Amino acid sequence: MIVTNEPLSRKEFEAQLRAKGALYHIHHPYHVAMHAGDLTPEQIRGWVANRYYYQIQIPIKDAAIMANCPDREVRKNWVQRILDHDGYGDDHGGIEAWLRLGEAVGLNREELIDLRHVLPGVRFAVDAYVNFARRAIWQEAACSSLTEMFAPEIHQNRLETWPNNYPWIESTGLGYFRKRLSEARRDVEHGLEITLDYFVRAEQQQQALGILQFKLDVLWTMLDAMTMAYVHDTPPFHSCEIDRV
Ligand code: AHQ
Repeated sequence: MIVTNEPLSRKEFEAQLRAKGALYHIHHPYHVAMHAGDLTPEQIRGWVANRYYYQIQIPIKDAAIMANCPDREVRKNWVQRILDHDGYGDDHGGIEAWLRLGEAVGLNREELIDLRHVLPGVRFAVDAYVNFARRAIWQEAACSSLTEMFAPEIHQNRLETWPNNYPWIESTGLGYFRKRLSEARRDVEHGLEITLDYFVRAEQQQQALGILQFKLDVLWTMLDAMTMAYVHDTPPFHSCEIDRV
């Protein structure tokens, strides 16, 4: 690969960021099976219980970015991400909506909240993301959230396919996916502007592409751990409840 010192144009840089969508976890076999209606109730419950850990860490991650960011304008926008998850006023927030998704798939709130089903591989991937956001400069951490460029499609996919494929799941549980359709689009607008404005030299643009790849790997690895546990039936025999989700 010839690495020139010439930076990519803003348009070409954005195109290369978006091209990383080819490696998004919508293409992971676990999600492909989910969207085809091939997952068992246990595999759906395992996914919801493990993704709960990712959801509760997002506001922690965003607060770490805020703590590293001296720019009031940026913080004024970024804080909305924390409110979207933790809730604000009479909006119960995304974490509460995820707990309702849990109940809709047959899990109870307690077993989600006490994280008994969270697999070591999921915990390590999510913690790697949060720790990256803590120590990276805030623009690098903002760039890592850009996997959400590809998220509206995956949420739309669930809204369209779950009612027919998983009629046993109460439709009230799908509220989270609906909520993220608009929130993700708004987050991406802001995160992309920060990224395109900050990563301007050729080596910086390559660094940004590497940061996005790291986050794609976080999402992919979470599903790898779930595949071992719920598809190949080989959950880790420690730190996890043996009984089925
Ligand atoms: O529900 C998701 C969410 O709140 C976020 C925040 C954002 C970030 O800051 O990294 N990423 C993200 C994502 C959510 N849902 C995932 C899914 O597949 O349901 C997708 C994920 C992302 O693309 O990063």
